Order: sequence, then C-alpha cells, then structure tokens
Amino acid sequence: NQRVVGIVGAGPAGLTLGNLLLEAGIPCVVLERGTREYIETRPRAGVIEHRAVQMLADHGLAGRLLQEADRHGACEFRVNGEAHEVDYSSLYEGQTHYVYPQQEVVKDLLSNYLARGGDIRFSVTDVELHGIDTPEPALTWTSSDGRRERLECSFLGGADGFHGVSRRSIPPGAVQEFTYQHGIEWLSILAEAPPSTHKVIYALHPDGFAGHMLRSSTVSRYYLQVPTDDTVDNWPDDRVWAELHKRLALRDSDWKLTEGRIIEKRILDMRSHVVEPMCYGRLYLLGDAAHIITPVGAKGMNLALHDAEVLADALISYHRTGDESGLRSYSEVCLRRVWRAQEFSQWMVFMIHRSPEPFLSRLGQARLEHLIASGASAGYFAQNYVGP
Ligand code: RFL
Repeated sequence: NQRVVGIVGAGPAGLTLGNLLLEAGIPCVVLERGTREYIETRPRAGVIEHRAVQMLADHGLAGRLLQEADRHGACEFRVNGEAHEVDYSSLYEGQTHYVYPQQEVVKDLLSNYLARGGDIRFSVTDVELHGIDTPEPALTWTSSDGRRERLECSFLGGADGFHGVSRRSIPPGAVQEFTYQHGIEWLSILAEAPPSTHKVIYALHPDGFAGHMLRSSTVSRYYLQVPTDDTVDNWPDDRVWAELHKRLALRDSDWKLTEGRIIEKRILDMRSHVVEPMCYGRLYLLGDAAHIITPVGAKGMNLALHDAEVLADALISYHRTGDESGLRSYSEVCLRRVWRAQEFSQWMVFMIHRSPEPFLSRLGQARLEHLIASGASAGYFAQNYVGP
C-alpha cells in the first residue's frame, strides 16, 4: 500500500494543504472530528489578506470568493465619538482586504477537494498519531460507524486547531511553547444585522473598546471589551445593544447602529501561543495547532493559509525530487511571519484598549494619536494590517 500524507483537521489549514497536494498528484487523507455541516457553518474569521486570496486564486480555489467578497481598503478609529479614517490601501500599494466569511472559505475548499477526488472522513473520534519520529508514521481513529481504522502515512499534517490532538502528541520538552495572556477579554457577538458601516470600526470609549466588523450584507460581527472573568450570562441581548450603541456613538452625526437577531455570543480571552519549531519528526503543525493570535489585526486564518502553502510546496518538492530543504526550512519560514503578526497584533492590542495602569493607558493613546497624525506610523499600520 502506498503511504499517503495524513492530515488531521478540515479547517482552512488542513483543507488548503489537501487541495494543493491533490493538485500536485500527491495522495492524502483528511480526518475531521466534526460533520460536514459543522465545518461549513462554523462562523469565525472574515477578513482575508490579498496575498492569501492570490495564493488561493493561483490554485483555482478562489472562484466564488473573487465574485462575492467585498474589498476593503479603509478602516475607522472612533475615539470618544470622533471618527478618524485610515485609508490603508492608498498607504500600501493599493492593496485591499477581502471580506468573506471563514465558513464560505471552508465550503469552497471542501467542494474543490472533493471535486479533485479528495478523501475525507468526517465525524472521526479518538484520533491517535503513531511513529511521528520515524519515517513510517501512522494515524488511527474510530470511524463514524464505530470501527477502529489505521492509515499508513508518509508525513502528518497537524491542522486540528489549538485544542487538537496533534500538538499534544509531541513528547513533552521536544518543542518550546510561548504563551502570553494579554489580560483582556472581549465579548464577541454575531448578529443577523446588515452592516451599519462600510468599513471596520475600532471604537475607543472610556468604558472600553468596541468593534464593528464586516461579514456579509446580512450578518455583522461586533466586539465589546468586558472585564476579565466576565461571562456570557452577564450579557443579555438588550445590554449588548445598549453598550454597542453607547461605545460606537458618533458625536454630532445622525449615524445609527442597526440591530438584528443575535446568533452567537462568546467570551474571547486575548491570548497568544506559538510552538517552536512547528514540526517534530514527520509531523508538521499548521494553523492554530501551531500558533494562535488575538483576533485584533485579523491574522489567524491568514497565517493558517500561509502555513499550508509553505508546507505543500515543501512536500511537493520532496515527492518530486527528494529535496528536503523545504521541509527543513518550513518552521523557520512560517515562524518569521507568525512572529511578525504577533508583534503587530500586540501593537494594536496596546493601542485600542485602555490599560487599568494609567501610564500605559496614556502610551496607548499616544500610539493611536501618532497613527492618526503621522504618515510613517500609518504606513507601518497599513503594511502590516493589509498583509506584508
Ligand atoms: P480550525 O479552523 O480550528 O480547524 C481545525 C479543524 O480541526 C478539527 N479537529 C479535529 N479533527 C480530528 N481530530 C481531532 N482531535 C480534532 N480536533 C479538532 C476541528 O473540528 C476543525 O474543523 O484551525 P485552522 O485550519 O488552523 O484555521 C485557523 C482559523 O480558524 C483561525 O485562526 C481564525 O478563525 C482566527 N480568526 C480570524 N483570522 C483571520 O485571519 N481573520 C479574521 O478576521 C479572524 N477573526 C478569528 C476571528 C477567530 C475567532 N475566534 C472564534 C477565535 C474572529 C473570531 C471570533
């Protein structure tokens, strides 16, 4: 039996890797804990960098995205009721973001994967990784009909998110893990409400940060900074809307926030986590399995797509010519971008939240004022925000 690349997790990282491998004629199998419906309806990210879209387009994976996504090149910082627009596209080579919900990205990736003859097993449980530090790794799992199955692999792609089994299969101490708690919590809200804005709004209010993000013409995402250790139960819908109206209010203007049915509310703990190196033996971690980042700056899915591209290139070179250099540099190439994104996200976290420490609060305010007033600072923001 021919060994295949075993991929754990059918999120953006795992499905992109699967598509690129199939395109190059390299067989693979994807194992996914959830059902097809689960992965196709799981709302998370919505902002995609132009480079990620280009990569998807280069591999025939961006057809619907290019037709349906909105392009965005400006955002707004709303400070104490006053609007300051930053036209980041004009500051960075005319590049824009694409607004397209993550579940639509996953839907497109899955339909392409299946159209390319891809093998995916849904609703698997008890996935185990074997022999990851040998040339003959394997995966075992229990299939949806209760049978224990085994797959002999050439390489393993661990794309099963932060809580997945792949990273935990690496022996303790074999990789270094960096974790940072930013000490900030957001209530993340998804509502069936048309956007009340044409651009993302980051609002700074004495009571805390509020964000209005874009998803589609009928659904919007909002964020509210809440006290650490707060719970969703403290936030009935009426309170959510009252707080959003207050923190997003625009002075001397008839701007209004349109309400809608709230379909998701969850607490997000701002934290970062990076694994170094992103591989062990024949196991290569990608996406959230290798690193998580705060949603500030909208980088998580973009990093996942980049990892998949780099890993696919490395595996394709290895399969075609036996060249291992791409596999050897995989972690270093990905981590360079990961740390750059972490630095940018940390820069933004500091700028848009008011610290309980008054001195730090003033520094954050100074950073934002510099961004609004200075071309150089806005240039840094633009380049990192839209994607370096
Ligand atoms: P995913 O998407 O978590 O997919 C992992 C898949 O693995 C499956 N799985 C398993 N399968 C088999 N066996 C197991 N033991 C398994 N354990 C897990 C899961 O069911 C799932 O299908 O990881 P991936 O592919 O690495 O993708 C990462 C992105 O999902 C994530 O970084 C982004 O959603 C982060 N993020 C954002 N990123 C952006 O680039 N732009 C944004 O605007 C943005 N907004 C966000 C976000 C994340 C958010 N949340 C919920 C944390 C907004 C929010 C609110």
